Amino acid sequence: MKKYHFLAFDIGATSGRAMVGTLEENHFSIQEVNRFPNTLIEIHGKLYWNIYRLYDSLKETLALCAGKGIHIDSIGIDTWGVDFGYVGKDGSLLGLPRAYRDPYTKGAPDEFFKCISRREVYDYTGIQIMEFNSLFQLFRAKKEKCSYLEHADQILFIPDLLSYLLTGRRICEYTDASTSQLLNARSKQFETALFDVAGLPSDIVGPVVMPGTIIDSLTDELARSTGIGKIPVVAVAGHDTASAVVAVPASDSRFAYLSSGTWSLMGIETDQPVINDVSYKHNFTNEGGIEGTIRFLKNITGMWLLEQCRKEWNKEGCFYSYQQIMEMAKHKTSFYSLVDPDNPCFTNPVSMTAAIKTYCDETGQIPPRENAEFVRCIFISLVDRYRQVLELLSEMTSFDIDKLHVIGGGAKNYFLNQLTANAIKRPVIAGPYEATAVGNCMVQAKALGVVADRWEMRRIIASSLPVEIFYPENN
Ligand code: LFR
Repeated sequence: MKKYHFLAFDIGATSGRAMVGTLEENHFSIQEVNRFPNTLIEIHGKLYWNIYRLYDSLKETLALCAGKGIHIDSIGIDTWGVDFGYVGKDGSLLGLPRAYRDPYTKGAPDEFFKCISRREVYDYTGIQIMEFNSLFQLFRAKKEKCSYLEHADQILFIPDLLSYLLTGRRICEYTDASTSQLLNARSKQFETALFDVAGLPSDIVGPVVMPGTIIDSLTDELARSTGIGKIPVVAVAGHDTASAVVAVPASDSRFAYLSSGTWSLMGIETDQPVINDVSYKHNFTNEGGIEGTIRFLKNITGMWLLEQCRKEWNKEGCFYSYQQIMEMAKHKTSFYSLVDPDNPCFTNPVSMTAAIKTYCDETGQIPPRENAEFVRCIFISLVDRYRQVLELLSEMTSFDIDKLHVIGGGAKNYFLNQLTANAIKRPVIAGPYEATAVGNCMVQAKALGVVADRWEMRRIIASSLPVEIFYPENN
């Protein structure tokens, strides 16, 4: 069998990584080739993504791979969801994409629900109501008379926008589009009723393509200037969480997953959307997966809480390694104040430590004082939330969830994994840690006809990449 090299760009809210996955004879390995920052820029009080800088980093990576003589077979891009950029009639990018952490959509859903009920929007889309969803961003952009929107020929979601810059071809990939709250969960097509209510032309989005479609080759200019050649760019599962779920090393479907990073996304894979009174009440979401699957999940505010505290501590001159963080939490067993990580007060506070203290004060609990107590508070609060969400998932599924796969960078947190296994009373299987990039590569492999389906992908992943199993301890 030929040896394949897939270049996966996995871009998150603070940084991007380029990983090369190698597949030969059913053995898969992956290594990082580049890492670059992804920065928010504030202009006149508005927050944007610096897409030009990202484009430069992609180009730099292509040149780097060419320079190292790595023969790349294809490229795929995944990013966070919901955000998008505007493209004008002549194909030019209109300004920078607005960032979902910009509070411009504050209160937008309630305003929108004056025209169509919350329940109806949920019934169409199956998507959890979150203020930053593309639907509400577009609704606000329209209200603000945003000139990009007024002059746009189309919007492109971030992975599609970057692929467009690389190839000159515009597509609208399904998994990322599903996070917009503009798709009908059942038909997997855009729901025109929602465009009408928002006052948007429905042709502002392109026709939906499924993950695994080859978009086009790199432009002649990029192929030449980077030295990498005319490589195909594949529409992978463009939403990072969708790519991560592809990489769950399971052999059957009776699992739940927790994609653990800045967000903790906990859910199951289903054949059909789950849209009912309970899912509505608890604001569960039905995002698109590969091969027609649905990612029925819940967004939990994950490592964001810790990342924000660490930023403050760094400013004070305290730098902790991940290992130290876990040890800090381990030794504060007498501290047990809990916060609800999903409380809006933690969305984007000026000071996360202050927000945690206030929350504890207001709920009659002892606020953390030492840094170790903050870490403990965050970890036990997350575990408590994982337990609650898994219980809800179990109530809503027709099968018994017999294990939890924790994937992504957060899966390296062995302390959290053990606490989670104890709390949910089920084994926790941690890994792969690079799940998103692994899933990205696997969908490229499918597009090139190297693997047949997700179960073959998962078999290859399970036999190639290490996992660690945490069994519940009696306590
Ligand atoms: C994770 C993620 C989540 C999505 C959030 C915002 O990176 O993609 O799945 O809800 O970012 O897009």
